[in-house]
Amino acid sequence: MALENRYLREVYEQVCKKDPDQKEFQQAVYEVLQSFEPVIVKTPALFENGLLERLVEPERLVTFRVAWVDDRGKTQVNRAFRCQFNSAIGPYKGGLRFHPSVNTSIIKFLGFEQIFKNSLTGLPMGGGKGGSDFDPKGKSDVEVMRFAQAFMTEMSKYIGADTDIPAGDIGVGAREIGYLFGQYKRIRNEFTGVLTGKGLAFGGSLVRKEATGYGLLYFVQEALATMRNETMKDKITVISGSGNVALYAAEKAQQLGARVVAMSDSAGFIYDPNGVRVEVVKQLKEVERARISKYAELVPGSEYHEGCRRIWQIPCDVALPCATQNELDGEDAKALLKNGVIAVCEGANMPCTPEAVDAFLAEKIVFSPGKASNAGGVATSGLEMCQNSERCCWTAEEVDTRLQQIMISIFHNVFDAAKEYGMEGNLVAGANIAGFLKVASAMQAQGIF
Ligand code: NDP
Ligand code: 2IT
Repeated sequence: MALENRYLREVYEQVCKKDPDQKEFQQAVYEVLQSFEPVIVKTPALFENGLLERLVEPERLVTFRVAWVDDRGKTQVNRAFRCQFNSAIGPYKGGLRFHPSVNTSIIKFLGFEQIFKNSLTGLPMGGGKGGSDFDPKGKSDVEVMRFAQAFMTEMSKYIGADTDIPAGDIGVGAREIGYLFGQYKRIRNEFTGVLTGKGLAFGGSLVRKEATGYGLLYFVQEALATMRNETMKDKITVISGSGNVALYAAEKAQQLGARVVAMSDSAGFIYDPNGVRVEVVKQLKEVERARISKYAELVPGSEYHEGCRRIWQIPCDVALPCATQNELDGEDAKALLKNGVIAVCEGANMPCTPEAVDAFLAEKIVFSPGKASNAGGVATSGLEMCQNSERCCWTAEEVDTRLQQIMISIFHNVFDAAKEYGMEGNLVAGANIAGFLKVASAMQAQGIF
């Protein structure tokens, strides 16, 4: 779909002209601007004062060097980032990604998405993201610790419990957050709040680990009930990835009665027609840091296939891409649709390419963008911040109940916004519009900045 409105088109062209190499960032901006066509007609005042030009420019983007010494005594140098994208509705909040593919474009696209996602949670959190091209794969624990300490030594200058609160993302889990937190504490002599996803013994929240995956399924459940009068019971489900998001999405899907038949990592996928044994994948991925191929060696009746992409050829009712950006393209979408998929809900950030998204929307299946359906992670990070400020810990039931309420309310806000702007059932437009309205009015109320 082309951008019809001249202002929207000009803003997009400027973004491309300023940073021609930032393809992922351009993709994220284009998708969001597309949704604003009906908003700009209905409420032009919201777009005054160069609002969009400001919205697409990060308030701050820090790029820094991280030097550390590996186990052989060799000095390694990585590039790292913290992008403080938008603070209109609260302090910057968003994860850290450690993966060799990390660059300015990836960090900016993730930070941009985070603005709308955080707004949708209903909590006062602005958008941010950070990370490094450091690859934790194949590194010893001590190397990861040295890297994390060196990373935090620099990043500690820019963050704080009330200004910018990082968390995990790809390659950053409990182990990395622990090392990062320890270093922040030593440097700043401050003891809680600055990171979320912390260990339960030092200020972490129950259910944060499970929150993105569980939240995704709470969202899917509500979407299926409202839009299809359906449940997850007996639904054949394919989930890409086998990291934090994918594991707990699989666990909750099974609790809701679905049959998860496939999961993947970056090398390949497993197919288990009897239903994936999530506890085995957890042991392989969370404890042993092994490849998913090992699952097929351990579980009779399952198969391993090289190449993660072909996972979308497996016939299923529900597909949940939970690995990484642009992992499901137009061809994959065609295969899913041909096999009768009824819902594709994003657990990862921007896993579906624009061609795939267009195909799903054209067929009017239930399709939800990551910024709505994976918001349970950052929402529960918000709940962790609440508990840290109160100096208390809520029970798992309390956190889980709040997470469910938040995901149900995100679904309805998104669904209602799409309807109000004449695009009923288009959750992409609904998420962008509902997330945007609050941020835009906050930016207008606070004057030009
Ligand atoms: P993890 O590092 O725990 O797991 C990532 C998974 O995705 C692994 O199975 C990994 O395989 C696979 N993967 C990573 N990169 C690629 C790639 N280039 N091609 C194919 N597969 C790949 O990360 P998370 O589960 O935390 O994050 C997954 C997605 O969810 C990301 O898009 C992230 O931004 C998003 N997200 C995460 C949240 C969180 O709270 N953690 C919250 C909301 C969204 P391998 O092990 O082989 O690399
Ligand atoms: O993409 C995301 O929302 C996350 N990686 C989680 C961010 C957070 O601050 O919990």
